Amino acid sequence: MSLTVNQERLMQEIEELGSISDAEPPAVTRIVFTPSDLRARAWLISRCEAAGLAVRQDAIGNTFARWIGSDPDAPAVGTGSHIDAIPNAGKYDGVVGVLGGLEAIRALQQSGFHPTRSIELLIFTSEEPTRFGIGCLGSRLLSGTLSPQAAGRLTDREGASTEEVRRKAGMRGELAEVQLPPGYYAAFVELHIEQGFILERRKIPLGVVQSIAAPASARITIEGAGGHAGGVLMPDRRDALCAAAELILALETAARSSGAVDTVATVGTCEVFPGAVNSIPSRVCLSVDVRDTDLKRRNRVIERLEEACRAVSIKRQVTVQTELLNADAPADCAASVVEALVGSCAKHDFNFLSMVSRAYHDSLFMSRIAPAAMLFIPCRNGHSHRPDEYASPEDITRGTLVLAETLATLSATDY
Ligand code: HGY
Ligand code: MN
Ligand code: MN
Repeated sequence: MSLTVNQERLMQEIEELGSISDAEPPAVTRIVFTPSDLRARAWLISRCEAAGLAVRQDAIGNTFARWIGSDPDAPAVGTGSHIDAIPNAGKYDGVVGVLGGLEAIRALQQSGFHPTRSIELLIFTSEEPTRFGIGCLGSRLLSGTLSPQAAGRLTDREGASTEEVRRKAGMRGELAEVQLPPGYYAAFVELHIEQGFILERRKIPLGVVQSIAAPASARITIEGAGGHAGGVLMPDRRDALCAAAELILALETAARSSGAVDTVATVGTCEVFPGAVNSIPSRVCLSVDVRDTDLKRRNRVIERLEEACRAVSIKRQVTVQTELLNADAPADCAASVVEALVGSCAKHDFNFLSMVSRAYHDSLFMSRIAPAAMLFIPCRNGHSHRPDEYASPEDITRGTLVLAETLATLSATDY
């Protein structure tokens, strides 16, 4: 079977999808269920239908584009990623796995290959936590990791619930119908940019992911006392932002002193109320992101943060409320899928690096219901979640070729 990836078409589609956005190019912003997201979904569905794939959407908007195999009832082989993008992001995060997956299917079709197991492209809803505060909303529901009740109650900044927003976006059906039955997929593989600089620095064109780090996120609300920035003397203050500053540094210290470089922690947002230059902050909301490849080490950072919250609350006479939004286990990738990826690299004599994914991905949750693994390609300077995020046409094409070979291997029922 000789496979040819249509690099020109693939790169043109990445550009076109990147233009469906709420940001000035080269930045991309595409928040779940916004008009841009819905336009992007419609555009993508039309591309899948043009490739002869059978398309369906579930109640949360996860989209499935299936190339029906000769054994249509056998568990399918899944591939895919997400197209939602955080504010001021780039055009490759998630998109490489979706359009690369579509191109891998078209290359297989072009080569005259016929799958035994159906091959299904997935576009997961809301991989990014931007709107509803939790990442991988679609794949959590698919895998049964998040209950439909909990998912339906999530709200966005305006207080609109997932339930309201999804229905307004035209999603039909009930969230309780989203979870897939056991054995729905025989395997799942996701192509993604590395979102780090290891591959580029080591000059290795592909990464075969062996494990995916364990993400946790929390919201911390600090309530102090407001007041006039001139009239309230320092000894009388209970400044919520000064308390927040101590907690941010405590989190950083906990991550830096965990004993391993794999521990990372970030306070990504800090909302200050009332937010006036001459008014003492009375309330601050922090969003916290903690990750590690080792679950115990990750949880220890969260414990130390909670200890700091208690100490700062007493010391500064402020109330500190912590709400853990998610604390997921890490995932080991499936040997059978890793082996198929390694075999595909070997077939083309491509060098690859076995590595860890420090970002989380929908594969983390797909691994709860099917043997799953990931394939990374380099991204320039390791940048991601920024407008200058970039992956070269050659790297994207190479990753797509290896993905196509791997899908072909996995779709044989004796695999
Ligand atoms: O944050 C992440 O790891 C992913 O890019 N959403
Ligand atoms: Mn991302
Ligand atoms: Mn991503």
